[in-house]
Amino acid sequence: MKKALVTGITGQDGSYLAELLLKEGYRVYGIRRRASTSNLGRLDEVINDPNLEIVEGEVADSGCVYTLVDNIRPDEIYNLAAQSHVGTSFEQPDYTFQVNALGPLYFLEAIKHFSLSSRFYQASTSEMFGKNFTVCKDVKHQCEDTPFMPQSPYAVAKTNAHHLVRIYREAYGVFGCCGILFNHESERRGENFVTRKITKWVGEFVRWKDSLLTGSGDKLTYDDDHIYVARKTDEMAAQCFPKLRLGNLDAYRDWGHAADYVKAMWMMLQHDKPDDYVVATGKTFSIRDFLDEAFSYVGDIKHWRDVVVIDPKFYRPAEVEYLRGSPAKAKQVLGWEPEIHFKDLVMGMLRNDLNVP
Ligand code: NDP
Ligand code: GDR
Repeated sequence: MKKALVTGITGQDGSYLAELLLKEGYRVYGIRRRASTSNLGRLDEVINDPNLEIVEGEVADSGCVYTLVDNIRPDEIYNLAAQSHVGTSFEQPDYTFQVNALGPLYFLEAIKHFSLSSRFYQASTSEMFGKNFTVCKDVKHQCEDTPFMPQSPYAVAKTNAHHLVRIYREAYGVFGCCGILFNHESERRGENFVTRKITKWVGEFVRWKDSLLTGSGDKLTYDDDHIYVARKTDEMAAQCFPKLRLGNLDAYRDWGHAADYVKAMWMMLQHDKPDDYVVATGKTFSIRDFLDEAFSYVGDIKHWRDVVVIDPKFYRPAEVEYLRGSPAKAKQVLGWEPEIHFKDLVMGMLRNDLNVP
């Protein structure tokens, strides 16, 4: 039975990857950091699987990483643990570097010293491209050859790790692969990323509205920050719902589904040669497009502009304006292709947040 060590198992990708690996017959060692309350919610589907072992660990602690690798000697290591919020990395750059840059370095050192046969996957990111894109047949996109121009402490830390994997591959023969994954979402996406923030708001708003509107002449009214049901009785009029507060709506992202993207991670480590791959859908949409799609399922609101407040608090000091990945190499070499596209992605997230089975 193959052994896989997965850091970040409690996160969005970790949970999908754990499901995939268990289905493929692995024994999975899932590393979770110490927490005072349980953070295993995303692992509901697999938590009782006898081949899943949850082990406490901290990737920014070198001794802890060395011990894990030395004791488990995994066939495959998937390093998904990260301070993964780009906005937060401007507030906590030092911590972001410790987890996102030093964490991968400790794994590479551990592999080099104790377990050279372990294959290593590093969660690189489209954020490394930052401002840069390449023009190919009149299409602006990013591929494996597009130079990196990171725009945040998060992206710089990830770029460090990306280069370290290449160096350990060339210098010490480590079987290390970096997946340059573009944004991928799901109903398990953290609630402070823009897609989930929107679908979660829609779900809560619809439940609030449905509990108040009777359909007999009720309509919604708005002030700067809140939504009201306009009714004659003061009691009902006093009930309000906060508007959705967002930052930059003009950024473009290439959004795929996490369940598709973890397959690409696994395929990279099954290939006979270690390499780096862009994983993306090849399509791009703005935050406005996402709002258009999400609000097309909401009755009673004429346009999302009526309920969205632009709040400078959610702007970043430096922004990545345009991401559109070319997954050509992943398709050609690994045979990977995304199966879930934009409309179905938004619909799936909405159904989850609306509690529609
Ligand atoms: P999440 O934020 O959902 O998950 C991050 C995971 O890392 C959580 O399990 C978290 O634990 C864990 N973690 C954070 N800090 C530490 C630490 N110091 N020690 C141990 N574990 C830690 O991220 P995603 O699942 O979305 O992303 C997975 C990886 O892929 C990340 O590295 C991210 O940067 C990268 N990535 C993600 C993309 C996306 O669009 N989702 C795109 C490209 C790259 P806890 O539950 O305790 O917080
Ligand atoms: P991103 O994802 O920064 O691309 O990083 P996020 O969803 O946080 O932002 C996407 C874009 O939306 C804009 N935006 C807002 N973002 C958030 N979080 N909250 C808001 O209210 C808001 N309003 C507008 C942002 O400015 C940005 O342009 C994700 C993470 O998963 C990283 O870990 C990963 O590496 C990259 O995707 C690829």
